[in-house]
Amino acid sequence: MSAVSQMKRLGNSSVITLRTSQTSLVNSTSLVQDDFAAAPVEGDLDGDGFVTNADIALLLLDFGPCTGQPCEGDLDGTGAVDNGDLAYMLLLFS
Ligand SMILES: [Ca+2]
Repeated sequence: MSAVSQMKRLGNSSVITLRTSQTSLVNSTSLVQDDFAAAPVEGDLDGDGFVTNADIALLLLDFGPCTGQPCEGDLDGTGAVDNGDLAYMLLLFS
């Protein structure tokens, strides 16, 4: 008798397959990695996967109008990093 667990694609991130066999003394676990890049976390400006104090600090450093360069702190797309973006980030805080 065997059991097979599979977690298929979550968003565009990963496929994990776990197989366990009771007919064998050897259990096998396989991790299938096609494109293991995690889906971006909204509000995560430093890319660590969480919205934390560091992200708020980065947002505050970009406070003001967006000027040509990528304006990652403009979470609400208004063309400026402002109180609306700060409030939105606080809602996303983990
Ligand atoms: Ca972060």
